[in-house]
Amino acid sequence: MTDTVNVPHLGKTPLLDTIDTPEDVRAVPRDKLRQLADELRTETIDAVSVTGGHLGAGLGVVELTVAIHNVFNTPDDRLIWDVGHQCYPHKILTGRRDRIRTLRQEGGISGFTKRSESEYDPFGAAHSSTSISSGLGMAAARDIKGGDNNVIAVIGDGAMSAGMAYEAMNNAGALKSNLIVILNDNDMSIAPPVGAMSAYFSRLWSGGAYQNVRQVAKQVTGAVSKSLHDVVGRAEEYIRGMAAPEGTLFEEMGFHYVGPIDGHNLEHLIPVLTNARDANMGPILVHVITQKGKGYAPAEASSDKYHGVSKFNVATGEQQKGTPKAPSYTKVFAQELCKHAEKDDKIVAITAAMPDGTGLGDFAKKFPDRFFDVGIAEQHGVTFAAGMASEGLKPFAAIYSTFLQRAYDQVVHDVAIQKLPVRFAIDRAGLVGADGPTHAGSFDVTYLSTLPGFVVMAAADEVELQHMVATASAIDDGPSAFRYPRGEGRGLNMPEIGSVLEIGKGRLIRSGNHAAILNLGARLAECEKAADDLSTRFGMNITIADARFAKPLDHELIRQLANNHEALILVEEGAIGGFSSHVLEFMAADGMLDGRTKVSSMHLPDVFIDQAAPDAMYASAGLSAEKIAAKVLSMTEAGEAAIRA
Ligand SMILES: Cc1ncc(C[n+]2csc(CCOP(=O)(O)OP(=O)(O)O)c2C)c(N)n1
Repeated sequence: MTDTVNVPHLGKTPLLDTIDTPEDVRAVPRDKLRQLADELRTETIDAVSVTGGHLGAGLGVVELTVAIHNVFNTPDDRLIWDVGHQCYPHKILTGRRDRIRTLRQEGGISGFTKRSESEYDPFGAAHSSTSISSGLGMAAARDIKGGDNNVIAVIGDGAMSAGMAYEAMNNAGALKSNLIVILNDNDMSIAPPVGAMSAYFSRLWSGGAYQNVRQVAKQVTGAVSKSLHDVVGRAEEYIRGMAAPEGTLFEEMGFHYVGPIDGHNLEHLIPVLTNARDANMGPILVHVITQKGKGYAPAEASSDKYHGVSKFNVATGEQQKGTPKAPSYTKVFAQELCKHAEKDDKIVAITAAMPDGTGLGDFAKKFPDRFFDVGIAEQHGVTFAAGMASEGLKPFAAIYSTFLQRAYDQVVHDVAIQKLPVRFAIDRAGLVGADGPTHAGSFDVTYLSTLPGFVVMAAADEVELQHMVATASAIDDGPSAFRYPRGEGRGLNMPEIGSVLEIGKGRLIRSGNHAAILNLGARLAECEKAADDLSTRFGMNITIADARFAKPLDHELIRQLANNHEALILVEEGAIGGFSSHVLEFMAADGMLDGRTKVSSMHLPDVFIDQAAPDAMYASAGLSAEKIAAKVLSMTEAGEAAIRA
């Protein structure tokens, strides 16, 4: 076997063409595994070039994927990929090659691991740092059931910045169940990794000096050869002797540490994984060094190693990116925050490993001392922000709606109960498209509006977002949050800087007499489209109001809309239990649900919605202009007459 990565010409995958399942990978002769890895890399690149998606992480684990399926008896041996964004090569080898070009598309396979998709995905993921916990749970279940299968968790160095990984290792060290954790160390997260642990991993392999395979094999079993083994006597002693001199952190936590080894070299990977498989000595951590984007020059050369890409030209690496018609919400938020930060040196910004995703890269450049990337550590990030707020700073914690879920107790216990003015900038609110249900920002209005004292805002467009940044900056007696969707704004003229809004006051967008729509958030454009359509087709006039605030509610506005219209329709791009539920509670308490006004709410349905283009997801959620118009028609006499005519 040679360990030189060689990407063959597209379409030439003769060996891969013979592989349907990992059973076939185990039948490939050792000296052909390199070829299989090369072909798998080619197929991964080609597939992602037509679908877009996560590329760099998958390319970095091609050899690891081949080696794991070669050595372990998957699916009986449980293989868990942390985050799951690197699992495309795994999907190709596990019976899903025929659907690999449907990745992340409507009706296609997921861009992450998913239990319902394959028996080779024993645990679903997409949020990071869950693999060691779930793997340990499986190992404990195996022990109770008297099984003897292996459990392997593959976790990146970025994902190792989350507390959950350490909580799991702490527990694993005590349980002493057989568990193999493979630390896939590519010295990258989405952005360059941050924190002391990242520096520690680098020190462990200090500049690329890999252990040779003989040393590493001995680290696991001490059984590299009988004669060597005999010299030392007992394997346990041998391991201690061969481990990193001062003992690694992992060893202190009860793991046997093995490595570091070259994760692109199958000659190293296969014997080491074989030894780990056969060791039967409690938790083992295999430290593997890989390169994100390995084997594809444009990925290797790019600063983000092609973490996430749109469709691209394989020959040039050029990605197909449409020309934006309006600035993205992310950019509007980030620029607005910079403007306020220039005037107010108390403003600080926090991200949990998403400096570019949240747009805070520019803030980091302009105000390096006031910018904090805490790593993939949302829980810590929130309490860290609370600590800063308690000292009089103005922290903006910019976290995607879906990832803030992880820090809910910190939001409640550290922020809300103490009335600390942490400002939550909640990006990717609502349905997000190709990343699917794990990444949908469905729940934030629900889980925040239930907290006493929180101000919860939702931007209906980019100008509103500007105002909400200004408003949050001005709120200094308690927590606040403003949410905004993924993607581009509406292309509105934007003021130089946003203005502070009156807390708990909505705005009237247009007045009519047939029905009223009270909207929260970025479905406003669809509400307007629906009203335009009803006006053109049936001459109906619809009142539209934008609530701006899910908390506190604008009671006066709600009364006015309910009392002056035959029907009131509430629209929001969030889960049940959010804005509409609060409005309905208020209306009930205020005696407005007495039958005089018909009221209906349109929110996300009570299901997890599968990946598709965002518009298609909203249509399936019943939140398109068409569905809003249909609702108005069904609730009004004018509408019913129009339908009958
Ligand atoms: C809880 C959570 N926060 C943020 C993310 C976004 N995210 C996806 S992959 C990733 C980086 C993971 O880095 P690493 O584990 O080193 O894997 P690599 O991509 O380098 O292979 C991040 C931050 C996430 N998936 N989950």
